[in-house]
Amino acid sequence: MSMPRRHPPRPSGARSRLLRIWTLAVVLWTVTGCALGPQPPATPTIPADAPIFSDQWARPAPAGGNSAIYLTLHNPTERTVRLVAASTQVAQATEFHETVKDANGVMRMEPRAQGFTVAPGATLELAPGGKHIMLLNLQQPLEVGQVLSLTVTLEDDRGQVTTELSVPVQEGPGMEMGDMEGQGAMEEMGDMGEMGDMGEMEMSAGAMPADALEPQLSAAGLFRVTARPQIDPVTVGPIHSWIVHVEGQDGTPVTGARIQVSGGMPAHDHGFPTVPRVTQELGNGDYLLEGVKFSMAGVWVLTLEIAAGELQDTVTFQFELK
Ligand SMILES: [Cu+2]
Repeated sequence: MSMPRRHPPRPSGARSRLLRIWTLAVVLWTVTGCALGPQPPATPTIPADAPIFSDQWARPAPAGGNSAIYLTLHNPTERTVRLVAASTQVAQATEFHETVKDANGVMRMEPRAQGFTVAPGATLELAPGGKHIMLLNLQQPLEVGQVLSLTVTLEDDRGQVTTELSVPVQEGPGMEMGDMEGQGAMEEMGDMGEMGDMGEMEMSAGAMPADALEPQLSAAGLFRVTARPQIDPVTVGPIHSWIVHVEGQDGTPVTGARIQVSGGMPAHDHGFPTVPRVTQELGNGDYLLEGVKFSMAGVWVLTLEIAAGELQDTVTFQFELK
């Protein structure tokens, strides 16, 4: 970024996170002013129609994990504005993502490499379960109460402007009901509400007995699936294997199945820190799932897309490492 950076006044307190960015017009005006001779004023007035960032916040997460930044961006100008870049020193990489639900009802994140567009007069919401700024491979833990610095670049048809946002780390407004499906999800929601306490907890404390997972019927009822982690208890940290057992409706072991694995933490908009895969069929309807790792305590989902012969169905395990 060769543009000079503008540093608007920092927000004065945690509650006054409203931050205005100078419009591109002012930047261009400043540059033009220089070219014409007269010195621009040291602190030009912020125009009334400048794009406005507000309510920015980041999820807490341990070092090595992922997090996400959410915010609101209002565009009162008469031009389309794009949020085209974001970066912070606390993460190895920063990406624009959007969480979407696919045809099977499975939540997944898709990259939005072009950034996000805000129409004239419109307001862009980056929020849990939707668009977000993903922080990958955190270089330090993000703890409630910290404030991190995010460099953001806006662009319209006249050019770009870059500024710094102060982003507090907090538990956030909580998940929306629509973010998760199923009755189990509703029960987990009650627990999520207690997450305000998590700032006090060791993030690495999460654990679950290996036999905590009930056998699940797949979405269309074609398969009955048992998932058994090969460490007990299951804890945050180690990469480990699971054995997945697949039966048909009549209890017959399903052999020769192809199983695709996905999942992550729906409330935190991130997937597994590893890429778990079914690597081996063990016989008798058993399959070896390798490379499972949990990067933090909380609610996780593991989704298996199972194809066997003509049959295809999806099963989701949801569980909490407390
Ligand atoms: Cu993401």
